[in-house]
Amino acid sequence: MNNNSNLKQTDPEIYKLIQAEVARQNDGLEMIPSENHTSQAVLEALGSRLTDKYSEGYPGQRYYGGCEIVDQVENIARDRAKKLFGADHANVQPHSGCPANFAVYFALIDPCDTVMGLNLFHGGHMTHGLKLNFSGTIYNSIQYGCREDGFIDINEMHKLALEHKPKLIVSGGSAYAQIYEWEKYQAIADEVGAFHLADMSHVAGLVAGGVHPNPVGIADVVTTTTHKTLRGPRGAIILANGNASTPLKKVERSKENIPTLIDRAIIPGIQGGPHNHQTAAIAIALKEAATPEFKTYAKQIVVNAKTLAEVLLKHGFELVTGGTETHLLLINLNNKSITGKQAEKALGQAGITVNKNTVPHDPRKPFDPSGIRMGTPALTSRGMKKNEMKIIGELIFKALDNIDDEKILTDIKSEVLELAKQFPIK
Ligand code: DSN
Repeated sequence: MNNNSNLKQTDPEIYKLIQAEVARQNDGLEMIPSENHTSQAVLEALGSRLTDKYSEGYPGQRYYGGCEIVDQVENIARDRAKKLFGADHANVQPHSGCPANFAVYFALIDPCDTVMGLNLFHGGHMTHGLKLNFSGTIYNSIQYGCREDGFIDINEMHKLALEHKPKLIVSGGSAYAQIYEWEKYQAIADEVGAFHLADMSHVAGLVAGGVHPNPVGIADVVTTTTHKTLRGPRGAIILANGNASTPLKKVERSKENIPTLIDRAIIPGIQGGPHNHQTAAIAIALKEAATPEFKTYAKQIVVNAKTLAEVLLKHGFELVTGGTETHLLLINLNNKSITGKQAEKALGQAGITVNKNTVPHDPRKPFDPSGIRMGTPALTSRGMKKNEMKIIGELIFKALDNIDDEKILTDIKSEVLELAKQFPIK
């Protein structure tokens, strides 16, 4: 649809940078597990005139005129989200994951109330109670962690919940390679009278594809970003059961009222105008995620991650939890005598993008932790399968075995380029 000719003329500086980023992505291997490559249809919606429109409110109840078209767009996105994940209610307006989670806190609890989430440094997320984040400053945050074997310590979490009586328990995380057992969190939340927020951002595409349990229908409320395994644009969705009252009334905090509380928390609570171009792109991604091809894609993500895990285990890498059941691998590099920062840099020089990451009980600091995190969603979107994972696993091993050898890293980069060129981003 768009060859960016206007952009090239108006702002060659930005044009060149966009072209350079497209080349960087095409010529290398994007293995940050929270990243993906969207379809051209999604990109076209993101670059559309819908971005011009103000539409504070919800379909049929807007504070602006001229919303008859964007109302339809938002209704389609809401309906597709509900159908895909089996929810009664969907709010597709959160600008991204952090505001989505903030909206849930804002809706369901008060400042100073106690919240419990997985420690960021054990694989959680900053909005799950990190002391420096809103979730750990406005609220009293108690953090649970992982056992020595890397699995989430549900028993510790249960004990902490009984002791601290949180008002909100958050499940989910950003660097956990195993299945989230949503019903266990819900049972503990019910026992202590807390709300349960399941943040399925990392695994939403796997849930849509039927290869990870769905928290919808189990957890009181579910959030997800739309740009990770779900392969949509940057954005987020909040899902719940029940229906919102229309017009949105002030209601008491109860499970039945969660849809109304969520909608009020987004607007007028924490956000202004919806990003209509983003909503349209989310709708498209949800349509794509409902296809049989997407199911095949989601399965392949996991097969690819497991294949990569096998190769790395064979070369003596220590995988936190011993392997993966999802799209990501968390690798503890302590036994290799290199740090996460060194590994991220060496792999970067070799054209393989990953991110340094803490591992549970990390003796090192977050800016130079013991681990790296990598995943397969973006590679799988390019059509790569088991054979490519075997090649990539060997390249990763070689690069990490030679982190100070510029020549070897440059040679690996050439091999990466050759492989990448066979799988262009479509
Ligand atoms: N920053 C995301 C990730 O990389 O997992 C989480 O929001």
